[in-house]
Amino acid sequence: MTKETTLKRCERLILLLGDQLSLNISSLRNADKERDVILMAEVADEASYVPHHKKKIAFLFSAMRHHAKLLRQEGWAVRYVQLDDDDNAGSLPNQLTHELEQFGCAKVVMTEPGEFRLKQTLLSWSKSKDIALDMREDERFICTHAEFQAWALGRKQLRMEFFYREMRRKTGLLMKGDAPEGGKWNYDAENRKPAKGDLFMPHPRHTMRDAITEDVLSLVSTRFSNNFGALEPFWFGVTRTDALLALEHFVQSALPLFGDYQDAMLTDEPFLYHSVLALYLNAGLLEPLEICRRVERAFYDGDAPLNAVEGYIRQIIGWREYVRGIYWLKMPGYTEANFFDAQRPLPAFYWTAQTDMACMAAAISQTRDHAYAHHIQRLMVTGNFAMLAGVDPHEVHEWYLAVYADAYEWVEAPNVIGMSQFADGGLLASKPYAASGNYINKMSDHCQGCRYDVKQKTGADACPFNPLYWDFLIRNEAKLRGNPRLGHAYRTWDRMSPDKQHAYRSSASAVLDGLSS
Ligand code: FAD
Ligand code: DLZ
Ligand code: SF4
Repeated sequence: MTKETTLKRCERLILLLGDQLSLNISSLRNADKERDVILMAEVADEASYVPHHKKKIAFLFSAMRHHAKLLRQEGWAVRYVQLDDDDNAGSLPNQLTHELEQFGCAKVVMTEPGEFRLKQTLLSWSKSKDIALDMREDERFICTHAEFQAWALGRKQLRMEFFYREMRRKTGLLMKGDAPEGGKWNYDAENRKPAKGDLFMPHPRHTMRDAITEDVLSLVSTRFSNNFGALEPFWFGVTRTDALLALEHFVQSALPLFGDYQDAMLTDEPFLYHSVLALYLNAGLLEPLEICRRVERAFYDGDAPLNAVEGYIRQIIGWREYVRGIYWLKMPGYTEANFFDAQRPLPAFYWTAQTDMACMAAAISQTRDHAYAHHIQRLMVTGNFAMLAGVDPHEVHEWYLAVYADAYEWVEAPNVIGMSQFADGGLLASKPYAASGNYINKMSDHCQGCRYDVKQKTGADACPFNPLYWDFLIRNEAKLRGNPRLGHAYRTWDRMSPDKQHAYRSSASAVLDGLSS
C-alpha cells in the first residue's frame, strides 16, 4: 500500500509542479514525511494553456510519474493525480481545493511557479479561499530575484555580458582568483564555424522506455492526438538518472566541439554538438551548477578546450540566469510587448513545415519531429523570418512556448519577445537579430537544396530573406535608423539606386502577399 492511502490527515499539502522535479527543492525544506502530503497532478489546464507538442507533454507526465515513484521510495506520502483519474479536477487550484478537503490540511506549501500566469492564479486562489499558502523562492537558480534586481537597478542597459561576469565571480567557475581562465571572459569569436556532415557526428543519448513511459505515450496519443508534433520515436530521459547519463554522454561525445560548431546548421543533423539538456534542466532533473562543474572538470582534465567549456558555461550561468532575471523584472506585460506594432498572423507553415524555404522547412520539421531545434535555428531561421515578415510577436511567443520540450515562459519569453523579435524595443538585444539569406548560407547547408537562390536579391526566385531584410529595415526606419549598430545597413540602403530600392520593396511585397494568401 502506498503511503498516500495510509495518511488520512495531513499537516501541510506540498504542491509540486511538473517542472519542479528535484528532491532538493525549497518546498520540501523542513517538510515532515510523517505529517505532510505531496500533491502532484496532471491537469488539463496546464496541458492546454498553449497547444504543447505531444513529446513535451509525454516527457513531463512520464518524468512526473517517475518522480512521484522516487519520492515514495524516499518515504514521502505522495498524492499523484493522473490526467484520466475520475477525481481529476482539471486545474491546479481546483485540485488543491479537492485535496485539502480530502486530507483535511490547513496549509499549502510550494516553490514559486516559473510562470507569472500560474503564480498569479495560485495566489488569487489562496486569497479567495482564505487558505494559507507558503510560496517559497525557487532556489534552483544561481541568481536570486533580489540579486538580479540589485544588479539591474540604475543601469540604462542590461547587457548579458556584464551580468555573466558577475555570475562567474559568484560561482568561481573558470576563475583564476579574480581573473578569468585564459585571460578572456568570452571566447565567442572562436565559436562561429560552419559544420560538415560527419560519420562520427555524436547524437544525444537515447533512453529505453519503461512501462510508465509506455502508459503515458498511449495516454498522450489518445488525449492529445490533434496536438502538433510527432510522438514517436520517443527517447527522452524521464528520471534524474537518465538525465545524468545524458549529461555524461554529452561531455564525452560532443562537448569538445560544442564551441566550434555552436552556430552551425545542417539539414540532416538537428542536434550537431548541442547538449539537448535544457528539457532536463528546466524540469528540475539536473541542476545548473552540477552541469557547469562537470563541464569545467572536462577542461581541467584536458578533455575539452576552453572555447567550448567557456561557451557552454556562459549559456547556463549567463544567458539562462539573465533571461530569467529579465522575465521576473518585466512581468506582467512583457509578453504583450510589440515595439514594431507587428500584426501579421503566424503563417500556417509554422505548424506544417510546408514551405519551399529549405531552412525554414528543416527547422520546423525538426521541431515537429523532436520538439527540439537548436539556438541558431530558433533565433536566425524561424525567429528571424517572423520578425522580418512582421508577425505579431505574441503569436510567435505562443508558438515557441508550445513546440519545444524545454519551453516554459520564464525562459522562452525573453528569448522570443526580447532576443528574437526585438519586441521589447532593445531591452535585451542592442540591435534586432535581422539577417538576409547570406547569414544562413554561411552557417548551413540549407541553401544548396533550396528552391530559392540565396545569391539573388530580388525577383520570384530570390531567397525571401533578402528582400524581407531590407523591407523590414525600411518599414521600421523611424524606430531603427538611430540605432548606431544599424548605421552601416542604412548607409548601404541610402547608396542604392531608387530602382534597386523599389525592386527590393516590391519583391518583399510579393513574399508578404504570398504569406497572407
Ligand atoms: P545547448 O546549445 O547545448 O546549450 C546549453 C544550455 O544552455 C541549454 O541547455 C540551456 O539550458 C542554456 N541556454 C543556452 N542558450 C540559452 C538562452 N538563450 N536562454 C536560456 N538558456 C540558454 N531555452 C529554453 O530552455 N527554453 C525555451 O523555451 C527557449 N526558447 C528559445 C526561443 C528562442 C527564440 C531562442 C533564440 C532561444 C530559446 N532558448 C530556450 C534558448 C536555447 O535555444 C535553448 O536553451 C537550447 O536550444 C536548448 O538546447 P540544448 O539543451 O541543446 O542547448
Ligand atoms: C508544462 C506542464 C504541463 C504540460 N502539464 C503540467 C501538469 O499537468 N501539471 C503540472 O503540475 N505542471 C504541468 N506543466 C508545468 C507547469 O505548467 C509549470 O509548472 C508552469 O509552466 C510553471 O513553470
Ligand atoms: Fe533559406 Fe534563402 Fe537559403 Fe532558401 S535560399 S535555404 S530560403 S536562406
